[in-house]
Amino acid sequence: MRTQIAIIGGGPAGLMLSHLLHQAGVASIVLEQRSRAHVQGRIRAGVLEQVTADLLRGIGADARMQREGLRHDGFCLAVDGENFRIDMAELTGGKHVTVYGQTEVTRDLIDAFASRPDELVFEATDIALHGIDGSNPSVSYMKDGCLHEIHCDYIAGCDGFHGTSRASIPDHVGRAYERAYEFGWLGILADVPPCHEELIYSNHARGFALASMRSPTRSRYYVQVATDEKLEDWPDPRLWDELAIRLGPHTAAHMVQGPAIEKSIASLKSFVFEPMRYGKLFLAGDAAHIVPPTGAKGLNLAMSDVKLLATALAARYAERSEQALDRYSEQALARVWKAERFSWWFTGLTHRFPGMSSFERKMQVAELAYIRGSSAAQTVMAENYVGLPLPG
Ligand code: FAS
Ligand code: PHB
Repeated sequence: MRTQIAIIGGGPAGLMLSHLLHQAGVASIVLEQRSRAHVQGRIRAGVLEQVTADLLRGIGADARMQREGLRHDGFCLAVDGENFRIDMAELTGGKHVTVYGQTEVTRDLIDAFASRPDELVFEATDIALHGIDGSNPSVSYMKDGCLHEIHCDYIAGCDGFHGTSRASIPDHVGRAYERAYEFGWLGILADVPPCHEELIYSNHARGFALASMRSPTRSRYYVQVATDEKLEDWPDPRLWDELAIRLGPHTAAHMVQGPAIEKSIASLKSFVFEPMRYGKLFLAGDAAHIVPPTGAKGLNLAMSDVKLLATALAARYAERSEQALDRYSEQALARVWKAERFSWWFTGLTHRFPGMSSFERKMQVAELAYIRGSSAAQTVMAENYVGLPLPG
């Protein structure tokens, strides 16, 4: 079998890349190791930057987002239960974010393959990359007990942090930068109305908490927990009690409790692999970088990567030039590092670090007080949260 671009991984990055390439007349095949049901069932991000919303609209997969997505012009910060608002729209000349679950985005992107079903292969296992440093790359995989091989011009590694693409790059090539955090996020999804019309990021002496949502009837909450804590340590009543404490009495008075329909603990990490290209292999999304979810950048960075990569690949075929491809890694990393910095900074501002001194806590509280009183500081925060412009 032959195509122009073999895409490894059917998460948001791989799916969107294939649609953007299709729009530019470039052929691709997406190989996903898990089943459709598994991929569509994952609960992950929930905040879309304008860049991501525009991409969905650009490929005609935005109908449900337009109907069900929630436009947010601001969000709240809280210190020990005291809220203040960051008016993003006011501070950025009208920019906003859209609250629409990654689960829904993924479903819309998969549904958009209805007209070309053969170009998205689920349950493709034992994927191996061949000839990525040569001129005839290919990808082999098992499907329904048979070995298949796809010959291609380029390979896009969109298979997430634990995927096979980055692992296919020789150890002596490239460099990884990492900051692991000594805590995780315990998330709960419940069919109850949100406690507030916008997100609340709370810095509390007992640890971070986030009040988010998926719709006017479905809420998503997170509390910071130590990495060694287990789900069984957090029965629903304890979690709701802790949320009420960390979000403060005013917010807790508006919090409706209900049974968890999903509950999970995610570890926090900052990670970047450079360069995002090795020969005929291009990395995008979580395959190349991870951010702590505090800044809501993970999904959005994956989208901006594939926007850049699709543009460069389309130019390769239209102009028979690899110039844009040669700049892809540098351009993508320029935006990635800024989002890494914002996510790391926002995590540092709002979380309780083991061994943290009372002085360090006072520094957090003082910085939040400064942000509360400074439109300059709020503007910096708002422009990073709504999403920095794409290079080029
Ligand atoms: P993905 O990981 O989404 O997709 C990669 C795909 O490749 C998967 O479908 C996987 O099955 C497949 N794959 C893996 N190995 C393969 C192989 N060898 N062969 C074929 N396919 C393979 N971001 C936020 O902003 N807010 C959040 O609350 C949030 N929560 C998160 C919770 C978790 C548990 C995780 C892991 C991430 C979370 N993120 C969050 C970040 C998340 O949104 C990611 O940034 C986003 O999913 C990145 O998309 P992809 O790069 O497409 O990677
Ligand atoms: C979410 O709704 O899942 C969410 C929102 C904002 C974040 C992280 C997660 O920063």
